[in-house]
Amino acid sequence: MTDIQETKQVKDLVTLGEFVIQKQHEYPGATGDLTQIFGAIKLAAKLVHREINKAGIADITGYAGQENVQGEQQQKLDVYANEKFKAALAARGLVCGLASEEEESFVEFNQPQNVGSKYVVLIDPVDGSSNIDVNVAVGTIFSIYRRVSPEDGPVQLEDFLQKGTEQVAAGYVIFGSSTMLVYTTGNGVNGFTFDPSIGVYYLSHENMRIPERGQIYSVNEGNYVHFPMGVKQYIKYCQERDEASSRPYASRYIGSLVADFHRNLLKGGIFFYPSYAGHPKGKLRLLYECNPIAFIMEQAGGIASDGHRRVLELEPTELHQRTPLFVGSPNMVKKAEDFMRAFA
Ligand code: AHM
Ligand code: MG
Repeated sequence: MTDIQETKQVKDLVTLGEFVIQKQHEYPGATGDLTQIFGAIKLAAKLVHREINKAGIADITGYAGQENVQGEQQQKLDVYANEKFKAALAARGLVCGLASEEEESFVEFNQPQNVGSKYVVLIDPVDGSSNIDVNVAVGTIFSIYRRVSPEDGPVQLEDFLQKGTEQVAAGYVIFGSSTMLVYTTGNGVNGFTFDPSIGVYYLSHENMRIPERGQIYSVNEGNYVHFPMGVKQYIKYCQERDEASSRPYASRYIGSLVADFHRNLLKGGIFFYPSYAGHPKGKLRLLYECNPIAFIMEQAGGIASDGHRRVLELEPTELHQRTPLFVGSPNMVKKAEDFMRAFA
């Protein structure tokens, strides 16, 4: 390839930073705040990328020896990622507090630069972290809200317990065969692939749309016996033969929400983590897993439901609240809801 050809290609590339600034101009009254918050997320994600890619050669895998608030073993990378995202966001001075899967209560940022800040961030720093030791993709999920308490006072629980419809932005980073950052500010979904050799995210997936009709279903079928009847019947429906609807569908389950979600977003499909015996709210957390995922999915033309209601309209009552989740292509989620209704 000649130098001239290379120059042209580089010229045509759009970086995440450039893209966020370009889009900022589309909003009247935009202040550039989100650009800075994304700057923090981008930076922390690069550090996590570096650590994940060292897993196995550095002493970063394995348990950190503590339990998180859900009583699960925290892994070293969970702890590392939580600290990096917290530090990067606190340093920017636009965020007044953070809630994380790894923190029992929300964390107030009260350094001088954070006083009067308008935003709160909710985050799952490393989702699916038990997959790291076996070289399977994991992800970071984040959600940004404008605070509702007075800006001159301390951040409050109510700032974090907002409905998903109030999200200003949401996104995820997938640490897979390549690292990608996918986000929405309520104006479509765009994806950026990280080039680790120069530390830059390039726009690679513009205006992502999920196929209207999917043919992949993703669920932990090992829990089948514990599922409610509507879920069991829907799984049977997915497995039935029917040429008109291209059934049976393919079953794909990685066990890493971001990875399962990302695949279905690109190819079409449904991911569901329903309630199961003894767990009426399922496993996944509303505020920092399901709401951001739901916002992205709706912005990509899909549906996110708890089986009966729109996830984004669920009323949050506690930070670590769980909810069943059915998310994906419209035809598939609607059909799953039909079964949930029929066997309620
Ligand atoms: P985590 O937040 O403790 O990592 O758990 C969430 C993960 C999701 O990524 C994934 O969809 C789910 O747990 C898998 O759970 P299971 O192993 O029960 O199928
Ligand atoms: Mg998680």
